[in-house]
Amino acid sequence: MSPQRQFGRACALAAGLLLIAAGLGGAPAMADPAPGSLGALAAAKGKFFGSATDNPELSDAPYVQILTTEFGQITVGNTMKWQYTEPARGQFNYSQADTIVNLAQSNGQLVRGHTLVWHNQLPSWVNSVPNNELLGVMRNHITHEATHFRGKVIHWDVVNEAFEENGTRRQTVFQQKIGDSYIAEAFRAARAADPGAKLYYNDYNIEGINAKSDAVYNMVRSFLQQGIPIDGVGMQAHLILGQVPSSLQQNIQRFADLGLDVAITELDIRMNLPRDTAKDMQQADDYRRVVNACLAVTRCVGITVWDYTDKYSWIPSVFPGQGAALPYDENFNKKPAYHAIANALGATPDTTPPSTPGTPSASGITSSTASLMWTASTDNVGVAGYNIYRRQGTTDTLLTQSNANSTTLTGLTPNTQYQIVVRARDAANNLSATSGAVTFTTLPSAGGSCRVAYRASNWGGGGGFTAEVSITNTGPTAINGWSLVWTFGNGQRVSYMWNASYTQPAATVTATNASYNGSIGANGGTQSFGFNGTFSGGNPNPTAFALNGTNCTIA
Ligand code: 9MR
Repeated sequence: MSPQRQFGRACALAAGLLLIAAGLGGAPAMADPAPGSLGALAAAKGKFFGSATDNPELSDAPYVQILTTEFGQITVGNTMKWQYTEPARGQFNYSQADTIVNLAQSNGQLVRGHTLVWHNQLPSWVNSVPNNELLGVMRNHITHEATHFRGKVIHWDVVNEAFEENGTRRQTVFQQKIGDSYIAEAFRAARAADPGAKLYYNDYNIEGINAKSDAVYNMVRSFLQQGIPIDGVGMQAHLILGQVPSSLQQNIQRFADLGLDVAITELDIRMNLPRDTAKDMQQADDYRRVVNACLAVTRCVGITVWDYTDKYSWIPSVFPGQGAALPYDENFNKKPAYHAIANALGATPDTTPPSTPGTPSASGITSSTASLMWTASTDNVGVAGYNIYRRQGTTDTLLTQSNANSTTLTGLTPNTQYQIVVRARDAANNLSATSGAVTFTTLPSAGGSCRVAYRASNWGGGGGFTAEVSITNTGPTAINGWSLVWTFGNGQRVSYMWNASYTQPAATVTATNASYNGSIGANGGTQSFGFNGTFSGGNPNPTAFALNGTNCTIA
């Protein structure tokens, strides 16, 4: 064994002893994440903050850099599961899981073992084991795997997801062939193989008080009464935006009051895509609630996110149209959720705004577009982007946002004077002071080879509307592929569009043809599309439309 591995082993053992002494079952005694990281902040509160990971991701160097410095704990996301560790009866393989465990140990990170007995990711041979042999097969699997990782994992999710939503037992092969007792037998086998690991029952939708968490509660209480070895309950916490259960803290507390530890084991908070600022803020608040609930209960020993970046989240493949569930985006930028977690864990909030951006310069002015550039801002943490506003009198209206210190404005009205100012923002949403203003005037309309008819009707209840838009090509040349740009004057938002796709970063909307209606014949050809939108107050029609950068007349 290399000195490095010996050291890691000694750390894990020492951690185990300290944990037993402290009765916390998961405090990161030897974990050494970077100062100020989520792992370090949590450790200062006597908890761990960790991430799941998976083998394919380990070839992504920027990913590994954050994984190994930001988190005090790692969960092996897949490769400790039965499918990987005993793919054929009696043939064991830990090579992939070992890779992750070694990485964690060499970075001083704790490891949660996940999972010994689960109906999913179970190799098919297990289903055909004769009834009277399955208990032996299950015990053998647990014994072999828990022995292999003895001293290297702080926790085992011994049994995963054994209950239905209504609190009845899930009819897995183990339940059907062994009966109710299989869970207790699994815990006994795990304790015998690794007496130092804390043994957890792990499940989803048991974060709040409900029929399923009641069933788990009754089971673990009876285990304690009967002396069946169990140390903790893992609440997976695959949550939905805005739906953190209000009883979360109370529920954690009731398990703690039984004398059990609780871990939040697979936290993510998914939203309907695309992300926007309001959803990000809600998500930050949701993450804050989860962290605060765990902090409020001494026996809540730590929190693990189910991977840390949207790049590697399981959500979009299982819930189409949903995602953005994790504290880092797919480019490893920290999202508001990250800062909410850090602040809840006691980080000093960033209240320093970026420096004031330079006055923009305008170039490439047409009848409907203009390119802007300005000197970049600096920030103590990092500039997250810029807000670009139109100034009219004393009012600055947000036109668009840009990640870089330049942007191209589209959908401008011909022959119109614009005053533009810029503010920088950081990830904590601190806004800089406002830059100086640039003033320019768009060119007169090219004369127009298009005509737009825009018909909006508001719904009875108010707040929502449907719009039908038709574009006529009044010029002598057929159009192949089009984008129509307009700017809403009163904060209206498109919520759903048909016969075109759209982007709407701020007030300006760009609608682009669908695959089947990109051609508009010369001399009067027409295409149309429609959308539903929302408004508050009034719903004035846009006053200008630009087709492929050229202003149209309005019918
Ligand atoms: O993240 C895991 C994903 O890569 C697998 O395809 C999936 C297979 O079921 O399992 C995912 O992890 C699950 C975890 O093991 C148990 N709780 C639910 C997790 C998300 O499905």
